[in-house]
Amino acid sequence: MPDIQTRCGLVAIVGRPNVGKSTLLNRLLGQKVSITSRKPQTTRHRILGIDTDGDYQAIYVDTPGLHQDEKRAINRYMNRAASSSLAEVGLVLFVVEGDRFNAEDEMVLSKVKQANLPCYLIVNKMDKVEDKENFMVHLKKLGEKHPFEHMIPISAKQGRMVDEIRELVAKSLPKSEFFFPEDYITDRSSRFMAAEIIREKLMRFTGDELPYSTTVEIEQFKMADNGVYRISGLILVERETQKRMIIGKGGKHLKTIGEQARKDMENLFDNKVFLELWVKVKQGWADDERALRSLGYGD
Ligand code: GDP
Ligand code: K
Ligand code: MG
Repeated sequence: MPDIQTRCGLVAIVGRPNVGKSTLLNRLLGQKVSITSRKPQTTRHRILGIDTDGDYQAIYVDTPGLHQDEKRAINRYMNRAASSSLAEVGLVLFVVEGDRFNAEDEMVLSKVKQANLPCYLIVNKMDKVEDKENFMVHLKKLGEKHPFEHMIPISAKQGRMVDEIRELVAKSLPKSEFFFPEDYITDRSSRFMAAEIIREKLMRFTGDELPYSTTVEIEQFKMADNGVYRISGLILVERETQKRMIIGKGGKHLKTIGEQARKDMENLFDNKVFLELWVKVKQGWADDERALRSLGYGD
């Protein structure tokens, strides 16, 4: 057998909701593949981000944060997606926030320990940490909780120390053929990415009531004769009031969402996009396992 010259492996990004896992993934890749917002349930699906450079391919697994409330079917789905990702990986990036470490972080750390894998502690949002001396004491304590291979303070938002993570990860990968073609940045389809981009804008541009009860279906995704992508997105909500909130006065709010989503799509697909959005009320989907499966939350 010829000697394998390339290195390749899976790297899980774990942590409680909102510590900046998806922001970090996008930074590592230099491209937005995972949606982010200040709201905790932004990432709902497991998503792969693929960093291929020279002789290595690092495949990052971005996960929904682990949720403590398992009453709703959507939360159970997200927890399954987050836990199962630890089964196949060779390295874990455990992300925490600045000088905070709470009960939810403890819960995630206990899962990391169970997995018994090499783990880097990534301390994100350093741009918000003011008392550096206190922080060093805090960091030392964290190091005593678990033998992390590395402890790396970063700011994913500002892109600080992210290249250092990339380099350490690259060095740690095992010899292997690439799992994906070199030009892939994610395992997800363009349809999926389009739906996610719309959902991100909904999260960012609407009030706090919305995220838990909204989903997006792509009804049409095709290239027109003039080369433009024609995309139709259907936004599903649970209540008439939510529908009105999304559409806004004279359709103004929906228009903003559409414009922002179209810009991101044009960046990601590197193509002109014509985007149409519709809003429909569909009651109780977030509580109904069958409805979830029909919307692609099945695995
Ligand atoms: P996730 O739930 O762990 O995937 O977190 P997100 O990536 O969606 O980020 C949650 C929020 O934290 C968003 O509003 C991000 O803009 C913000 N955020 C992420 N990284 C940083 C950082 O380094 N500094 C600051 N100040 N905010 C950040
Ligand atoms: K978030
Ligand atoms: Mg996320």
